[in-house]
Amino acid sequence: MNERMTSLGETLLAGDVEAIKRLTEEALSAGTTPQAILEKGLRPAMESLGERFSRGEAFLPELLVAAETMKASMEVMQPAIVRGGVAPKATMLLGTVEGDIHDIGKNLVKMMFEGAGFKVIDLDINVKAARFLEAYHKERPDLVGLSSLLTTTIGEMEKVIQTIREFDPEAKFIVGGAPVTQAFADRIGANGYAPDAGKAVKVGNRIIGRS
Ligand code: B1M
Repeated sequence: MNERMTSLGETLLAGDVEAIKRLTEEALSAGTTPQAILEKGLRPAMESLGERFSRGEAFLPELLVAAETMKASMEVMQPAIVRGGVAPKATMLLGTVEGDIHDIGKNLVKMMFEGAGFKVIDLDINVKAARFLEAYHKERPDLVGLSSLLTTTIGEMEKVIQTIREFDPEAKFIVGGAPVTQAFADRIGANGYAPDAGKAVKVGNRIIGRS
């Protein structure tokens, strides 16, 4: 079991899509649950890569390749997940705020959270506050993630937070993007800020009280 988990992790980091599909199928056939594959195989590998990325020891292409490889494994597990093998532990609503079409960082954040077992509802780019509110109302997520890369659009984050908190004063937010800082996040009332996708999952887990 441990050996299988180690090779799943190593294959994720190697970015070998065909091998990860095969290993995932083998693990499922051997009775390993999708939960175990995610939590013991894929998630630790993705987290270690995220930490190396945060320290400047791993780079964007490696993160993207690992994320694609993880997606391939998750696609293989999808039928088992749908049958109830993995209940997502938390739901996150995510989007790039209105006026901003940058989505590479946001997509990385999404993949890191999915790797950590979150169900992520991605509203995509250029998302109006009203659209965030509509989706919040429908999905009742545990966490809302806002991304912005432009100094001209980070103000939109505060608008989204205020709009949703009028509906639910307890709503929880994580914000990020190159021009965002901890001081800015504190000023607009976000519950947390992460400088990169690697740290975002830790901050998100802390915000919602998950270890
Ligand atoms: Co744009 N762009 N861009 N751009 N672009 C920047 C951001 C810019 C800094 C370039 C520059 O001038 N040096 C500048 C912003 C200046 C400013 O506001 N201070 C800029 C500009 C000005 C513009 C346009 C206005 C250019 C124009 O048209 N005149 C225009 C804006 C369009 C719009 O949004 N309305 C524009 C357009 C574009 C492209 C479409 C060409 C393209 C985006 C393609 C895409 O995203 N699909 C693009 C790109 C690629 C960039 C740069 C070069 C790279 C951004 C990127 O993807 N980085 C960027 C310069 C730069 O950053 N060096 C630039 C890689 C990515 C992994 O990092 O997105 O920072 P990043 O995400 C990180 C963290 O920030 C964090 O984690 C991620 C991973 O570690 N993070 C979060 C992000 N979101 C998070 C959310 C979280 C937590 C962490 O919680 C929810």
